[in-house]
Parts: sequence; structure tokens; C-alpha cells
Amino acid sequence: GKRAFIAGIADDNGYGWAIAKSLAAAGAEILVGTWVPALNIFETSLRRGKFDQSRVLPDGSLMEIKKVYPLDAVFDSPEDVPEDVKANKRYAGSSNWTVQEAAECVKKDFGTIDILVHSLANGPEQTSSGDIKKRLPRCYFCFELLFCFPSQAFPANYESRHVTKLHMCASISLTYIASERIIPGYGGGMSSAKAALESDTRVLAFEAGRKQNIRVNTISAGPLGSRAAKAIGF
Ligand code: ZID
Repeated sequence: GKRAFIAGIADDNGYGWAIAKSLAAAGAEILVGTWVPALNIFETSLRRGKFDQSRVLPDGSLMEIKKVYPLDAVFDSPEDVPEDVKANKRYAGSSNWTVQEAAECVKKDFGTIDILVHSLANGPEQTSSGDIKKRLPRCYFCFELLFCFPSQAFPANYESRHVTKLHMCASISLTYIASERIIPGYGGGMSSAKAALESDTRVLAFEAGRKQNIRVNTISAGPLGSRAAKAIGF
């Protein structure tokens, strides 16, 4: 069977959860990357059976999540984490949650993955314009996808980035048509972030596809009443 890492699940309402279920139904092993501040409640809810109804697969069995990894995709590596975040109670209880460290943990635990799903969005930051340029694009970009690609798949200007060589075959992310057309309300860096995501997807599909046979795709999603969508009033 295939092994999938889905970045961006913290409840059972979003795209990440739905994609995980489809992959599980197709026989894949499911690993999840969960935003650090949401980790506790997600794992507790999972353990207490709060998601059991939505874990039911078409054959009647329950989706198993093999392992949940804490992740904050804003930060590539420990050097990027500011002191106030390090000291924050919601972060201090977890470790190895930068992109680079999470990738290393996955590699240590499982060696390889076959599928990477990027289902990251951001809640509060999306609407607070002050923070948006710093945080939002990092959450929307394809850059996090890099964490699993072999570095030789990348054009020279990517080389300086931290890249854990974790073999994989295919990746998908989720985009939105506001990248190309004006969708009232979908501004403040979100439409441009999606445009960048699509542009990165094209470049990476070419580079990684040619050199490593890795497929890189993004899907333009329809409306779904997820936490992220509600946070921006959609
Ligand atoms: P979600 O809240 O379920 O998933 C986002 C996840 O990202 C959450 O689990 C967060 O905890 C996690 N996260 C946030 N920040 C970080 C971080 N720094 N590190 C790690 N994890 C983090 O929301 P979702 O399922 O809507 O979002 C998944 C993807 O789908 C995002 O890329 C969205 O942009 C994309 N998407 C969603 C929708 C939608 O309707 N839900 C649409 C298009 C794309 C859309 O907005 N008509 C109107 C609107 C839309 C489509 C059509």
C-alpha cells in the first residue's frame, strides 16, 4: 500500500480530513501533520472517539491514523523560530515541529512516503493585515512541499533551502480560482498566495517531474464549510 502524509488536519471538517479518508479507503497508510496549537485538542478528540462517526470508510471500517506529527509550516527549521513562539505554552509542550524537523521525524519513522498532501490554510492571520505578508504566504505556498523532495529536483535558487531527502512520488495542494479572477473578500494576500502556489506548482511539476518523476499538482477546490473558510467569512 501507499503511505500518505497529509499536512493540515486539526478536525474532521476540512479538505485534509476528506482527502485522508479517500486515501485510506483506497488502502493508503495515513500520517498527519497537525498545527502545534491545535495538536492537543485534535489528539484528545481522536482518542475519545469524537471523530469516530466521520472516520467510517465505505467498507464500514474506521480510518486509522498511523501517526500525528506536530507541525508549524511557518517555520523551516529551529533557527527560524522566534523566542516568543518557543516560550509559548502551546508550543513548548511539543518538539520537532518545524518543517525540516517534521520531515526528518517522518523519515526516521517510516523512511519514505508516496503521497504528500498540502492542505494548509490559516485562520486568524488571514484577516489581520499586519501579520499577513509574513505568515500567510508561507502557509499557502508550495514551499512546504519542498520538505519532502530530493534536493536535486530543484532549480538552483531552491538549493539553499533546507530540504530533507525523503523520497516521494506525488503531491497535491489546494488552490482557489481567486488566484486568477477577482473574488470579492478573498484579498489581503490570499489571492496572491494562491497565484504563487499555482506558479510554484507549475515550476515544481516541471523540475521535479523531469528529474525525479514526482508529480506535483494543485486542485482548485469548491466551497467547503471548514474552519479556515468560516474564519474568512466564506
Ligand atoms: P481547514 O481549516 O480544515 O484546514 C487548514 C489547516 O491548516 C488547519 O488544520 C490548520 O490548523 C492548519 N494550519 C494553519 N496554519 C498552519 C501552520 N502554520 N502549520 C501547520 N498547519 C497549519 O481548512 P480547509 O480544508 O478549507 O483548507 C485546506 C486548503 O483548502 C487550504 O489551502 C484552503 O485555501 C483550500 N481551499 C479551501 C476552500 C474552502 O472553501 N474551504 C476554498 C478553496 C481552497 C474556498 O475558499 N468558493 C468559495 C470559497 C472557496 C471555494 C469556492
